[in-house]
Amino acid sequence: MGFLDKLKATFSVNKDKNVYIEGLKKSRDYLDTQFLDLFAQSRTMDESWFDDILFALVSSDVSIETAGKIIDLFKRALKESKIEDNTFAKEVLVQTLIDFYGETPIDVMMALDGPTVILVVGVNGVGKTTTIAKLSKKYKSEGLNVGLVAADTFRAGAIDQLKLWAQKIDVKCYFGSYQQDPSSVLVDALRQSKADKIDILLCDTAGRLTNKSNLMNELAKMFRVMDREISGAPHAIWLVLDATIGQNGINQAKQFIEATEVGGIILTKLDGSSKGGVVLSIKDQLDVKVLFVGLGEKEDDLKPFNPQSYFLSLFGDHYD
Ligand SMILES: Nc1nc2c(ncn2[C@@H]2O[C@H](COP(=O)(O)OP(=O)(O)OP(=O)(O)O)[C@@H](O)[C@H]2O)c(=O)[nH]1
Ligand SMILES: [Mg+2]
Repeated sequence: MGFLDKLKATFSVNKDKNVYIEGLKKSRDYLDTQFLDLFAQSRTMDESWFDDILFALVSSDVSIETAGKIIDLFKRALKESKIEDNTFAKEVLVQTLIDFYGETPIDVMMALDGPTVILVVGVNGVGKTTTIAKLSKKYKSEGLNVGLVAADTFRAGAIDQLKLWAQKIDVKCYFGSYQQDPSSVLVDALRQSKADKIDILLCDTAGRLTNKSNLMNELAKMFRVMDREISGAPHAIWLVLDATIGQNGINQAKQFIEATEVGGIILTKLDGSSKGGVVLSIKDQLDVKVLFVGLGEKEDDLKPFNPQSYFLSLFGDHYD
């Protein structure tokens, strides 16, 4: 059994399989049209064939630079595997993409003592609050005592939105009042969560524009006060990116990474995007990995990012 066959066999029993396949449908259909006859026997594996594959990758939001690196690796892998029939070459390409992405790190190292605090940041409307709700469900189902903090005091309605989710999922929610200094909300929440023996505290923040220095300064202030309350907090800063905005998301991410210590990316709305190749650019151009992917609007549609499941779903025949 080849390596990819083993991956397929593992994927076929993966509990997240259907959400991956369903959530990546748009991207898969798009890639199918791009790769239309590239893996058909009528095509010779010459330079123009490699160019066509490169452009198919680029059109699905892999940057040209990243696509160039992938094509070099793909050529090498084809040579090593001595494959000359391009109907098998697709398998080699999928394997190349999986290898190129590499392993996904664990999401967060839990603090030894007291709550592990995670700050979720990103621009307006990317899916921060919804993602926090989904994460809270996941961690709760793992037996952790989860708390949410409504540190978005900027947008009217943001506090109620998080409170509603907390009620629905049945986790604790710490909140202040509209337009209160978010740092003071955080201080109170961190203090209270220690007393409540919370294991993991997920902090929602206001959507911010990276070019607005007051909002970025506000983040810096949050870090200072959090560390004072719980040493080491926030233990992780996760950046939410909307997959439907493609390469712009990379530029946004670069600005956040310059301003804060982003430890992981959550890529949302992949179900609404046909450009699933963007994860490859994220991997190559930012030194931060995707930890979770949003594959739909429902609470169970956030999944740990798994490169094998991801690329098998993107290029997928069905793996039943
Ligand atoms: N289809 C789809 N929709 C999503 C996903 N994640 C979030 N959304 C939707 O995106 C919209 C915005 O989500 P929010 O969670 O409110 O976004 P936010 O970043 O908190 O927005 P602000 O607080 O205004 O900055 C909502 O309609 C969500 O249902 C996803 O993975 N797939
Ligand atoms: Mg929000």
